[in-house]
Amino acid sequence: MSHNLFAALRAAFPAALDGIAIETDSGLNYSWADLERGSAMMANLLQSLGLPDGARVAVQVEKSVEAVVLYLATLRAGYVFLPLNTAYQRAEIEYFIGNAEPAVVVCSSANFGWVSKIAFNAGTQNVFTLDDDRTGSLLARAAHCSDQHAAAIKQPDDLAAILYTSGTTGRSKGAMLSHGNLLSNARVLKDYWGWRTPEQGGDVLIHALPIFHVHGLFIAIHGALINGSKMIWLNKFDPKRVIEKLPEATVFMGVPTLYVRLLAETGLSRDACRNMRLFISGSAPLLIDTFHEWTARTGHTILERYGMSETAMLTSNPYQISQGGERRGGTVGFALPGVSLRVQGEDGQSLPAGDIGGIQVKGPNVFQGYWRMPEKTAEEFTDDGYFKTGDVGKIDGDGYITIVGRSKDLIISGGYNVYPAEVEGYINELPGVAESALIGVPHPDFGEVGVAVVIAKPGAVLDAGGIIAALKAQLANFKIPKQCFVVNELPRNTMGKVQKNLLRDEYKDLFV
Ligand code: MLC
Ligand code: AMP
Repeated sequence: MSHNLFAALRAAFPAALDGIAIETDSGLNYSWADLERGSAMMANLLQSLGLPDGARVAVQVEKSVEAVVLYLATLRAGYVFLPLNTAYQRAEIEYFIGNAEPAVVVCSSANFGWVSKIAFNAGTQNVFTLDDDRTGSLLARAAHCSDQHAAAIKQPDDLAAILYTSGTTGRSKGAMLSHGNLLSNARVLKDYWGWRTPEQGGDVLIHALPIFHVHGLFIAIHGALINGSKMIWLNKFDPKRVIEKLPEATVFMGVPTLYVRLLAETGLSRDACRNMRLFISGSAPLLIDTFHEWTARTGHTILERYGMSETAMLTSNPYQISQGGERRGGTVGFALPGVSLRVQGEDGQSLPAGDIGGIQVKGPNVFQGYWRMPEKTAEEFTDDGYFKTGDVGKIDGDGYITIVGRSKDLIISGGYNVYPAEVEGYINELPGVAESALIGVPHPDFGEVGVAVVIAKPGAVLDAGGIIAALKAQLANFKIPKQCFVVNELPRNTMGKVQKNLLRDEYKDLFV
């Protein structure tokens, strides 16, 4: 029996394949048949390249339906999808391609010059282009391929995707997710969030998130496809457009910044949300004020859930009271069915209700390890097979889980992860810099943003603006500190370690 994720999604397509599967903002409609045929053609193209088993297909392209079709085709043909944020710059892409050694790289035609050079240097033989206006060599080549394709036979542990997630020290790690990991999560969420099949009246999802991370790529797309639901597709999040489309939709998923920006629009009202069934938030903490304001303005209670690249979704607030209670703001709800979650103290003992400790998880959704990093993988699992999330939290007497912080030094800005160690590494390389610390401070729009505190080498004169400009040339835009301060010294403890908590306290009011 095959466990191919594509095959499972395909099996849930409505019987009438000529119905609309994806409606784009530019007025183009894609039918279920388009997804079926398009993914077959691209899968045949990939297969015609004679790729080895487990070959990686690395993709850095703007959001488009064709990019989704490429994702589906990669699953269908049995290869491993590796999505890359379009904000990543040359050095970042060089690392990912060098580390993952993809057999195929797909990039935008504007970036073909430098991306193909990196790819060919890393031994990749096939570089295609794909643009968000339905052009590029990938589509031109696929147009010659058959639109019939039998999905590759896959076992639950066979890899479906690799998602790079930055390391607390050093470089990014590729989280290896299997067909079984992703399919089990999609099935659990279909039930838990009460998705309605077309026979039950159907759901319509507004898809406004980027498609190179767990939230937009897996949770949103799998959710719609495994339920045969239509998606209203926005290539970029635009709060006004979302509000215009709300009356045609029933489900919306966003990171907290999206909710903050929607609340800033006067058009957000109960009437606009009259047909909505569910608003879901995740990827970063949703402020309790946002949670309450949303209910007051729309009459809907946001359902907050928690997950990560290594595990897809782990916990969720209940969709219905019968699942254990109401949706509680400030909490991430309960462990999902099949996920076992515990909170452990420093001594490795499980903690009683209300005590704060490290969150550890086990379940069919938990990844297969970090790509080519067996030691790092072993470090992140306990002896009894639980994955250490690096998040710190507690479980209250009613079973609701609250995340109170992170043991990993991580900033989550607008739903994107920024690892201070990585940014500090780049700052420390700049001429005249002796040392730096990147801290996260509260921000009204992005929730949290990075601020750099830098010390100059003796005799050197540093310019904060120059540091930011230099970083912009090297790093993805969301990793750029929103402000930089040049100071004489950094606060340290008796061990000489920089006390970031003191810096966070000093700069906490910068933006609020
Ligand atoms: C853009 N900028 C950001 C930023 N996004 N800075 C910090 N954090 C971010 N997230 C920069 C821009 O480069 C620009 O800099 C300035 O901030 C203002 O940009 P903007 O025009 O306001 O940004 P915009 O393009 O509108 O993007 C904002 C956003 C986007 C919120 C729509 O960041 C976004 O789509 N976030 C969602 C991320 C996501 O999907 N995460 C899921 C991860 S999965 P300058 O200098 O150029 O002016 C995961 C697991 C799970 O975490 O549980 O789901
Ligand atoms: P990523 O590595 O991009 O997958 O990010 C995963 C991290 O996002 C988790 O380890 C959490 O720290 C954080 N996260 C995801 N959802 C939530 C949430 N609802 N509340 C707080 N943090 C969250």
